[in-house]
Amino acid sequence: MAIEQTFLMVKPDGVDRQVIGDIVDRFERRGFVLKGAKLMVASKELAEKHYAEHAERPFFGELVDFITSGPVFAMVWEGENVIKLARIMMGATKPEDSNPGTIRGDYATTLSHNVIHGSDSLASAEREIGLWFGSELV
Ligand code: FUP
Repeated sequence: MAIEQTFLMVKPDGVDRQVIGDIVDRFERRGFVLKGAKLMVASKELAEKHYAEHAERPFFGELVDFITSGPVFAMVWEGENVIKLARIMMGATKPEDSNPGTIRGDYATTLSHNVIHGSDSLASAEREIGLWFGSELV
């Protein structure tokens, strides 16, 4: 299994609830390495590009409004199989499917305000890292 990088983001609800530290701690304890991080308010343009795959969905406007409603904590994490393992640590998108012990299972009860985003494939990880960090990474 190759070393991969993934894009993870604590969403505005997670920043507001002061769980950045817990989330970073979970990934560090698992053995992943933080390669980049920044607290920022995303522009509407960035949010629309990030969620472009959902552009035709009825919830797109609300999704963009939510993700731009306050600061997010954008991160790049590195490690073996990190894309898939981070998704497992995040928990499922649907609240009734996200198990206790996962980030969403511990902190989220709704589909829309679900604390964390994580890339779901190698292609989306590469695209999202480029979008959010460009050439900023060390
Ligand atoms: P995920 O990859 O788990 O973040 O989930 P999706 O890419 O399917 O959805 C992106 C975001 O849209 C999720 F954080 C939840 C939100 N969403 C809604 O708000 N309403 C819906 O009906 C579906 C998804």
